[in-house]
Amino acid sequence: MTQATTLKGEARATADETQELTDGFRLVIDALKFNGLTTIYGVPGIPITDFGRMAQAAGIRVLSFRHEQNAGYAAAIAGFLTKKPGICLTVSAPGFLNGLTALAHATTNCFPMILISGSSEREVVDLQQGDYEEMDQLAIAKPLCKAAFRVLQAADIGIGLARAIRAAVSGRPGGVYLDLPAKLFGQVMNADAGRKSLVKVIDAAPAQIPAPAAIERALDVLKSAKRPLIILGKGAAYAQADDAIKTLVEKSGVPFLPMSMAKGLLPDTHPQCAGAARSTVLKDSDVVMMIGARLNWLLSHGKGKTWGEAPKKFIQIDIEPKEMDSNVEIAAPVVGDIGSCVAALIEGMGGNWPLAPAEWATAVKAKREENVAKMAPRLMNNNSPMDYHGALGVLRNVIKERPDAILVNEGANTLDLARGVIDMYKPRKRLDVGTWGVMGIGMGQAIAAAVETGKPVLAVEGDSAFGFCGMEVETICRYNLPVCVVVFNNGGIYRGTDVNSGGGSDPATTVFVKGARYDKLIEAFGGVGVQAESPDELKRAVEAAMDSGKPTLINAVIDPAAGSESGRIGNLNPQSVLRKK
Ligand SMILES: Cc1ncc(C[n+]2csc(CCOP(=O)(O)OP(=O)(O)O)c2C)c(N)n1
Ligand SMILES: [Mg+2]
Repeated sequence: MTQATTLKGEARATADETQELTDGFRLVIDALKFNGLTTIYGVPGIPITDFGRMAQAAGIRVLSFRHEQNAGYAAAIAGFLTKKPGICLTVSAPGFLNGLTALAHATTNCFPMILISGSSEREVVDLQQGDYEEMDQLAIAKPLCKAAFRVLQAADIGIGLARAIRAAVSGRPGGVYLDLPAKLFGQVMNADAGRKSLVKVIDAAPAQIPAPAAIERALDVLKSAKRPLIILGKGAAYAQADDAIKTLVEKSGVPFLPMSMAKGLLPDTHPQCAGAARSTVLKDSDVVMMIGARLNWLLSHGKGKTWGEAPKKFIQIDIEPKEMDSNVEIAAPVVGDIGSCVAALIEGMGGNWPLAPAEWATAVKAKREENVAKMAPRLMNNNSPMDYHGALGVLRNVIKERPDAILVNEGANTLDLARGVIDMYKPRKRLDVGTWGVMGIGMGQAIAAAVETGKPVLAVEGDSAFGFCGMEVETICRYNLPVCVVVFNNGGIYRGTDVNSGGGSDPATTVFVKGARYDKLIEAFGGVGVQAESPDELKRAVEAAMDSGKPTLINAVIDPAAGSESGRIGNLNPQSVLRKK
């Protein structure tokens, strides 16, 4: 036996050994794919750069953003649209922190999302020895999400991801944090043992069947109503129980009020839709059935002036028992998943359920028609510069003609007025600021909506709102996504007319550069930029964009004096009694 032969033998043994090994990088990728999670939204850097490359090579779609917050909002809304956790991937400390707002937003809005973040070395971080991007990320994430996990050993990657997935989607969905220290990625283990360590999450969001007594109680309360109302929340949209919800609404004959992201669950043009008679139905109803909607600030906590004088009984359908009695007494709590609860209600109604009293249904319809007729002429004006109604009248028709398109919407006036004006026709087609009214969700949502659904996206953005996420137009161009962004440019936050009452040369706190050309921004990246000064120009530009699918940004010039402070929620501003007017 010569020395050379021995060496060759050794080399072969090493190669065999390598083939039998796997590592943290591969195990995370394998675990994601094993559970059908094939899209990642993130920003690369130490320690996850190679992970992103390898994930892409392994067939996962990895979308790189310009800022983690936008990647996080994309992941959050991907969760809402798909009922699978959206994955956001960030680097340690600063990248992680940039992703946290979106994680908290996902939790607040009940969107399933997993923020996977690389982190620095435990041994150094825990002794506070000044590691590269040192931060105790797990501790910081905990209060902002449903669950937070850290994986220290490659053999635990499978179970770690399984726990994260189940926590994100089961029960009331929400954000989950998964901490992966840098060292984990390089850890090696036997490939076969690695394969066996993967866990497929079976029945990740098990049905939660409501108690028969709860269903009976709810139907008794509903039957007793003279002026019933159904409120559909975004939980109802998330549930994807669209047919059952339609059946319940139509079989009961009860007017329904969709919350913002539940618009389109049934078309806004449905004869029972009370969207345009909101204040009337909230005031005058006597029994209110909430389906996946919460009695938070958006519904004035279920009490006070908005809800009128007459006593009210609430029926609430929610998967989270703690939601019941959050603000007022719930006469008939129905706890379970929305699909199961609505199906049980329909079954309990039997074959000859009486329709809601005709007098009430007719009164609601009349009020709604009156309000729609009042608004109609305002939507047809061709003023230049545009006011909100003239511009929104155009966009309303764009969506009417393209009901499959997804509408993303943020801003103050731009949000509140668009919500009222633009009718939706299909479920989960309207995405917006959600429970917090957070600015900056627009581009992340637009990107995820295009990626997850393949449908064209129309993003209607206040100029301030757009500023929080505008750099992602490069991302939209880079991935050539069918997104048309319309910036409602009124030169400021709420309005562009404020003056600095101190008299100095600084502009007022709510105004931006006059005559800004947001359309130029997208041209820098090869997209289509258009300046639109009248509803006619806006119509032509939006239609061209929606039909071509080319990344487009339209600078819609809005009268700086057209808006009102904080849109529809100006009443929430605290007032100073001392402030000079
Ligand atoms: C993250 C975040 N920061 C700040 C705010 C406060 N805020 C509410 S609406 C708004 C911008 C409204 O202006 P714009 O988007 O231009 O809409 P407009 O009313 O002018 O149409 C701001 C900054 C917020 N909601 N979220
Ligand atoms: Mg503005």
